Amino acid sequence: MSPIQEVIINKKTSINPIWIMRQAGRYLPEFREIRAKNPDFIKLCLNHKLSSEITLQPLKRYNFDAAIIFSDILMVPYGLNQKVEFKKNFGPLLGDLNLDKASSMQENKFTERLKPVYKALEIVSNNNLTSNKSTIGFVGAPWTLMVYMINKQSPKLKLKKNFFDDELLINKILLILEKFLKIHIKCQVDNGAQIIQIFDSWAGLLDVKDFSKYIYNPTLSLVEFTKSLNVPVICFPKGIKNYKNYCEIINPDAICIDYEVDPLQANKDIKIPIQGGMDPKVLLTDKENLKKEAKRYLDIFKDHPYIFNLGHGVLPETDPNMMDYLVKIVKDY
Ligand code: 1CP
Repeated sequence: MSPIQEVIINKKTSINPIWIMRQAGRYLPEFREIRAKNPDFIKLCLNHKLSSEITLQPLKRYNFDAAIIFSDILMVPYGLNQKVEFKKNFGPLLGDLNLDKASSMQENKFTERLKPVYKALEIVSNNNLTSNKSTIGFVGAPWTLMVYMINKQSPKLKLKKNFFDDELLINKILLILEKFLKIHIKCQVDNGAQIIQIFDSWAGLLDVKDFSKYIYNPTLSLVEFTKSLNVPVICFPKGIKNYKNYCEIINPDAICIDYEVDPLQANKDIKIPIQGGMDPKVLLTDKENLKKEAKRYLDIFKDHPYIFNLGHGVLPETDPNMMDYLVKIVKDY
């Protein structure tokens, strides 16, 4: 069993494996080099040679315990025939959603469109760099994907007033997403993903009264499906106020906490294995502060099954040497 599986499945507390959200990304010069030559981000995700190479880049530099496949949560709307582009200094920009097209999408057409993602997973999981490590696949949670599909760009701080107006549309999208996210999870598992992380990056935008419909019910369905494949599932409901409730209702195999969660409180409230938490901005400070902060998390969770990670993705302006130092701190702890 790999160290991350030991923590998640066997609830081991004597080791602290580490991987980092967005570990393959813009803070690495070798990623920026490939990216500069590949201005179309979706095409890059669909190039299995390059996406597998990018996935392995951070493992060549650092002693991380997992590879997370280089792809994007928005590959699912792309698979459903919605246009997706990534604009420089703007972020994702989606085309209008054609509901008829999406709901009539055939399963084999969808998996054909995303085939390079699965091919890349196969390459990564068979590479020597991932032996005794975990290969992580992922999906966006239905709620977060629906936000992008309707809003067609990042919602940033809040949703438009009329977001919930078309209830029929919302209900249909949720059903389509539930179906195709399961297909996407299954294909990732069949091609080498040993763990699935569900990113609900915009969970924090929702009123608690709407949690059951948009977060709990659809997420629970994905979590139970993933468990039925005998694959552990990590959930990351970024920005919610009550992680304790979430864990009790969803019961994932592990929970990833964001940087606004008080780790002392989480350690008391949460009974399942915990991942993450440290603010990515700490990596922009100095070594002394980095050591202090990383140790704070390691100390708090010393008797809790804990996977070191950040409380959101690593920032593009991070110095790669600081990441090196962080890995050393965690490994020497
Ligand atoms: O070079 C670039 O301009 C692209 C930057 C980039 C990268 C490196 C994007 C665009 N996506 C990715 C890869 C990515 N995205 C991974 C790869 C694996 C890894 O972690 O190393 C993963 C897991 C994601 C997941 C993802 N994409 C999320 C969930 C996590 C989170 O950050 O909250 C979200 C919300 C997205 C959408 C997205 N894709 C890219 C950007 C800049 C965004 C966010 C934009 C926004 O604010 O809405």
